[in-house]
Amino acid sequence: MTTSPQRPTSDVVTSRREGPVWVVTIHYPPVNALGVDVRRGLLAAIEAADHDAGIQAVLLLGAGRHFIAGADIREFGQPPQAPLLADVCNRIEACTKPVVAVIHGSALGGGLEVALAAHYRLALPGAQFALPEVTLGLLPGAGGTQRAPRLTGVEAALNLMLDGKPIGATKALALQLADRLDSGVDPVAAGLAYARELIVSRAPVRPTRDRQIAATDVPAARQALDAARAALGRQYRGLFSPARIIDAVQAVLDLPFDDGLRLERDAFLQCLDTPQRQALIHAFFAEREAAKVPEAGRAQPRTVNHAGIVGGGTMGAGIAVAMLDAGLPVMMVERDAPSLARGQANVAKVYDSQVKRGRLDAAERDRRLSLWSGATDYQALADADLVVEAVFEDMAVKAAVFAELDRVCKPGAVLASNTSYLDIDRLAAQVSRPQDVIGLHFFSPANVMKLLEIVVPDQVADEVVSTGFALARRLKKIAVRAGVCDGFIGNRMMAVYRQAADYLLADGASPYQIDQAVRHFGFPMGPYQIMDLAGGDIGWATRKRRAATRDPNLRYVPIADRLCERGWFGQKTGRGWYLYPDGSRSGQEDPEVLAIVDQERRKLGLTPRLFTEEDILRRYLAAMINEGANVVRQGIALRPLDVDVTMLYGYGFPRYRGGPMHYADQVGLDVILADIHAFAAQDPHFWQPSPLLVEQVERGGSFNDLNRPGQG
Ligand code: T1G
Ligand code: NAD
Repeated sequence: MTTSPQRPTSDVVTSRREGPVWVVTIHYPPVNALGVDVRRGLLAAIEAADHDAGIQAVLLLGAGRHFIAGADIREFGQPPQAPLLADVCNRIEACTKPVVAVIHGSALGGGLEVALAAHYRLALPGAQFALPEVTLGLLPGAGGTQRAPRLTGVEAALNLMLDGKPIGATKALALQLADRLDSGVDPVAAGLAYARELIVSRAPVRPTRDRQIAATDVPAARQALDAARAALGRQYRGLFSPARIIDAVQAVLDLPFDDGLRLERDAFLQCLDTPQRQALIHAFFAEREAAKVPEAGRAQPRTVNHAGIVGGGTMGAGIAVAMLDAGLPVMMVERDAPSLARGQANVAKVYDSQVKRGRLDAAERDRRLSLWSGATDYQALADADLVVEAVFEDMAVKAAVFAELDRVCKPGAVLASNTSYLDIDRLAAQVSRPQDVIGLHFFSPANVMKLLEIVVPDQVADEVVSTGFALARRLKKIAVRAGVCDGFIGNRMMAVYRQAADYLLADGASPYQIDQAVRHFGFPMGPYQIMDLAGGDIGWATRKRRAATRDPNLRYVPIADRLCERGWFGQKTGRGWYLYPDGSRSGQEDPEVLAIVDQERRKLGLTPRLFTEEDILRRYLAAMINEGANVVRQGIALRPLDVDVTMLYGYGFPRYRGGPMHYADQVGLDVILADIHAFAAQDPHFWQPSPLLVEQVERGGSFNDLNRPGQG
């Protein structure tokens, strides 16, 4: 058997002979993305195989954890460099020797398209298959829209492309995306065994392009296309690429393969040229950059094998579930036995409903619940590596809890607070080990919401911050570093754009009009719907707490107070800004609320004026963006991208707009600043342009300039 040394066909793709098999491996860490050098290397490798008579089969492999995670996303928006990936795929498909793609780890987007262009696909345990381009505002642009349906059928291919979610090896086999599952862990060995089998059996090349959708399957395929089109407005509201995906897949039924490829290419270029693609790619990289914080670069995280939670209410229970889901044992401490029982029930309730909805099997529920334990004695937290306090939002109550934690917790334990607004520096000052105190601000429901604000007080140790980020990764949360101020990044900004909404309300817009405008922009809910969901009493308590220190120059709109004084706290009381008859979750407009609004306007001597949807959005977003700039300017957020990630993952900002700071760059900072100046003519106290915004406009810069490393 002849084994020749590896011959680099580029410095990121190597090829070597194993007897009659040409082993082609991509070495382009971290995820073997199909950058231009990889594309050139693959092309050269296939050419070499076709020109070597001794080669009877070709293996395609990825070194490291992944097969290929797709096109190199960083290249999008840059001038295209030859060869295009579609051409590389066509060349692989045209190879005269059987080409086998050996899939371990991820085969995503262009990576799966390379595999689809191969003649055979071997999957190893843990292999993940996906066409996630829609999550980047794109569609599969290297033949995926034409080849995938030819293997899986139209409906399955549509689902893969429209939801973009990965499927495992077993499902891939069932869908004929894979031809063979191998239980081994060594892709090379598994690949060689399969290739040799193909050679011995004289297996032919099998260009996917030659496969047709069976005539008997066409009616169902057309139905699936129609159903997907009908769902566009509902499921993919605001998105550009889903409709293009459907058009491209339809071509499989109506056009010859190469015409279908051309249609796909045109559609891909249209998607590439949309602000959505920029925004979604910004979001992709922003959430990864947000985890790159100075402290994590300077210190390793502490080990966390046992966690503690103080308080088993809404947040304590949700945080417990997030930890149990990640396999982290939890000791919950409550103030008394009935409260502890309530805490335990809150946790069990989440799992019971998941089992009921078939999202979890009973055995797994029981396994997770077995990691939960509870006590009313703080001594039970003596062995905890990290404790999260989630008791009432009251400084005195929290300070007492931290004093207890300081007394019982072992040296080196991380002491965290889930407070929404309170001063973590003051809490840290209450204990003998302020370097171990940090804010871990989860969002409700804590087992669902992905955002985790990691609030960094003055005296905290780097390794404690690093521990917070490591915990976030373990809980599959998106973490953002925030400085200490009233409301940190998210709640602080929310208070300001809510204020802008209240001014619109006082000046003439209805709460329903405002909510609709915000929904049309892409948020799942408007501010008044959110107040009803969270409970008006929480905001009321905050307003009362702030009353003594409120800036007398700022307008105050007491309409929300009028509703709270009536006990109209929202969904939990059956009415708030909306009516929720019979416990329904979708609110109905309430004429009594409009009457109260009118009454308060009259008391304030205000004559209502008309606001268009655009008027409403310009004020709402300008307030959000301006406060975002203040948060960056004051170092509460490291970079504008941290503001974007916070708003995307915690406050429903539409992902296809990239976040408020990215959106501001797209609209133009000068436009936002001009709006603020215009609004300041009526209310100079509220509308004070952020110095950061003014500076960036003066220097002709963007917020994105400040996202670059070393700028934050
Ligand atoms: N291009 C460039 N960089 C990428 C990348 C990609 N495709 N995927 C990941 N990275 C970087 C990422 O920014 C990070 O960098 C590092 O790799 C590790 O990633 C023509 C149009 C593969 C499941 O959408 O889903 O193909 O922060 O932190 O949690 O039809 O990355 O270290 O500097 O996420 O282990 C389609 C995107 C492209 C897959 C690994 N592909 N990637 O997750 O690590 S469009 C995707 C992922 C396309 C064709 C089309 C995940 C992952 P840094 P990570 P991870
Ligand atoms: P909650 O009222 O639902 O639960 C608080 C729990 O703390 C109660 O079960 C109570 O028995 C317990 N508790 C009170 N004092 C205690 C003590 N000394 N020792 C042990 N347990 C004690 O409140 P919540 O909504 O879960 O909020 C908890 C914290 O999380 C607050 O700081 C809040 O601001 C913050 N937060 C809330 C939300 C939200 O949407 N609810 C979101 C993020 C953060």
